[in-house]
Amino acid sequence: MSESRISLTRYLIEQQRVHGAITPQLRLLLEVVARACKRIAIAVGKGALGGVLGSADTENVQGEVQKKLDVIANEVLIEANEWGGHLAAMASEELDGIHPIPNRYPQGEYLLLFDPLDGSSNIDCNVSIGTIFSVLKRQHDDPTVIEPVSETDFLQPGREQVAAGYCIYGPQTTLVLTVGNGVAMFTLDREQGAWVLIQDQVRIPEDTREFAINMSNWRHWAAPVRRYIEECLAGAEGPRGKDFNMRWIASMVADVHRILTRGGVFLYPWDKREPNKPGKLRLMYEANPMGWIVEQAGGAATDGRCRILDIEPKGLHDRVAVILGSKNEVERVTRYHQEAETAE
Ligand code: P6P
Repeated sequence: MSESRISLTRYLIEQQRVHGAITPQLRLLLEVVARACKRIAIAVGKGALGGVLGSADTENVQGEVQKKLDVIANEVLIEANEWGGHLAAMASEELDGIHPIPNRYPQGEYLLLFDPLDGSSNIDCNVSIGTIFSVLKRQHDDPTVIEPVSETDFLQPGREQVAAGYCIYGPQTTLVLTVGNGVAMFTLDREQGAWVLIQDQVRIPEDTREFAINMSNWRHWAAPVRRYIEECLAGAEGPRGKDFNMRWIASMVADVHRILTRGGVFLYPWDKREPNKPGKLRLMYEANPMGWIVEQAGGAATDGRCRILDIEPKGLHDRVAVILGSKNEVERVTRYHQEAETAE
């Protein structure tokens, strides 16, 4: 690998040595997760040739029918991370409770959460999908007393994350990562099997002309979201004074990657189809990691009222409304929610 190409390993060592942003254990954990993503990318890339398309004819804890690749990706991440000695436990969108580290392996202090394959409704039509992951550290009230790890250890707000990232399986396989010192992007050099730094200190423009939302849910949204989208649709003749474009890939990883690449605002708001649920997306392993990545790139992430990373979780699979991306647009949507509440 030429000197000008920086590997993931070198980037992580510099984050550890130069910036003191991570510990050696966290560096090794992130290398293991990145290696697991390479294995998932190979399985995804085989598609029909690998017999991995279609349904697994099983349901996950969310009651969703699992795709074969959902199950494969989940198993790859669990198997890769069990023996390393960095983790106390894992949690996955595909699992009911936590997955403790088997007694035959050493225990660590980190907690890994993941959505092993987000956007899996797109698998069979060959649209980009991805793995999303978040890393927390166990918090001990009394460091001399180490309690057995439990779900409670995971229930920390997103601002406590020590690392977050995703891997998008698209025309390129690209790993996007933050350890709190900005956002870096690495593309997989398939010939060498190496992650190569393609961009560091990624920045999201504070303004945008592009919004991402599932418009078919229009009739279910609350007034502030409809107000915001109506103004975007009114274009240059409307109050925004500029035309907007719309994108909706229905794969959060792909929509967020586009926003990191050129700006934009992503909305999956509360809607009245399930009034008692704050939203569709999951807080712990979708909104929190994506929210931190977006903030580290100069964007913003709220649930329409408060910062995603300040939300105190009640359970591993909490759901949340998500508005994230270009800072000035997210703040506008939040302001419209506040104005609606003041008017009530
Ligand atoms: P809808 C994928 O299932 C997902 O969790 C996100 O990746 C995506 O943004 C959203 O749901 C798509 O939801 O209702 O438009 O299919």
